Amino acid sequence: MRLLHTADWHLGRGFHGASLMDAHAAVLDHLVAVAAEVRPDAVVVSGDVFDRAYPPLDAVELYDDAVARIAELGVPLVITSGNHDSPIRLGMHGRVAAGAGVHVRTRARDIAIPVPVGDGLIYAIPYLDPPLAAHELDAEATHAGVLGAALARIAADRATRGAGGPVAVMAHGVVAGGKAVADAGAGRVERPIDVGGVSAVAPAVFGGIDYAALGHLHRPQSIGERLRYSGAPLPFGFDEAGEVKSIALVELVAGEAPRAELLPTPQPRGIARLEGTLESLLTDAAHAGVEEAWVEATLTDRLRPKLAMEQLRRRFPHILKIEHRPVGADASTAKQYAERIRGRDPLEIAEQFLADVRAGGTAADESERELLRAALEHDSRVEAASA
Ligand SMILES: [Mn+2]
Repeated sequence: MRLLHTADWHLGRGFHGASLMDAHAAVLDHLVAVAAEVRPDAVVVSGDVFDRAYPPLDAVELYDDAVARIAELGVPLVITSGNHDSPIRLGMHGRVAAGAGVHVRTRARDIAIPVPVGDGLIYAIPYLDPPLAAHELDAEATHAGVLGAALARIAADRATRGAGGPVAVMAHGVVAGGKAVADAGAGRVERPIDVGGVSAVAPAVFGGIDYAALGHLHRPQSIGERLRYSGAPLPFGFDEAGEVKSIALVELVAGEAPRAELLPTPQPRGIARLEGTLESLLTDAAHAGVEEAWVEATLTDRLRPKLAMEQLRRRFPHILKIEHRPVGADASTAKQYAERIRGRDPLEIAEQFLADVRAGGTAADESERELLRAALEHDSRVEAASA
């Protein structure tokens, strides 16, 4: 079984206010061209097709057109909804489309019904919203709880079948060991996703499966031999500068480690994070290669220069963002703060904050701690849903 694995298109999303519509069109053209050339047994899209439940009309047209072109090639598609998609909207006409080889899986109740592809099977798990899916799957209402229950159902279905070809599972979520994009980003510290009740799923729950085609984390990466995030085909923020975006061509043989080839996707323009005084950014020859890139400039002048954006735009017409971080004693407070809280437990940070600001410096009592815990758990659930 050969699969073209992609995910996290986020059609309709831009890059810091710059439209990505043409870039998304180029990525989908590329996907269709690759599908025509390599003729995989299926193209799998592991969630977050759209950036939001009500996508803009041009994003819907782009999707509709790409799906039709791939189906016309005679290459089956398996598409799941991610946490950004509306399962009902994306799943519309799903039963009809399946007849044309377009399998759109958006409901928890269908997870144990595999899609036969090539010589193997694909079980397609959409993003499972914990409170909703917990009821359907009779599971604990956490990310790990519902995904674990889904995989148990798949294992039960597999037990009713004889040994056969390779088995792939599509899933949209957080698997332990996966790295979020902002991990490496300067300045912004992303809260870990395993706060409170929102736990990452252990890779072991995919045991016995030949390949897990994952979506949700935007950085292309594998976890062990058999689990892979294809990553998003385009960057959506400056934290992704320097990353190579790709789709994965994966060859599966039952019982063997999958062989994956990463095929880079066409990129609209470079991404550059520049730092220095306004004068140096305007004149330093070292920046000549990124004049056409999307630029984030961090100005280190002691005083914020006037009309910096206007001046920088003359050299970098696609500059999107300016930060001011003056050199000097108090200048790096924000950075120091980021350093100080890096890797610390959010609950501990919140408790420390409470003690710092409260008269007398008294620590949180048990009931307050419980409130903080509940709030963090809620917040991380919201955050998990927006990644
Ligand atoms: Mn997602």
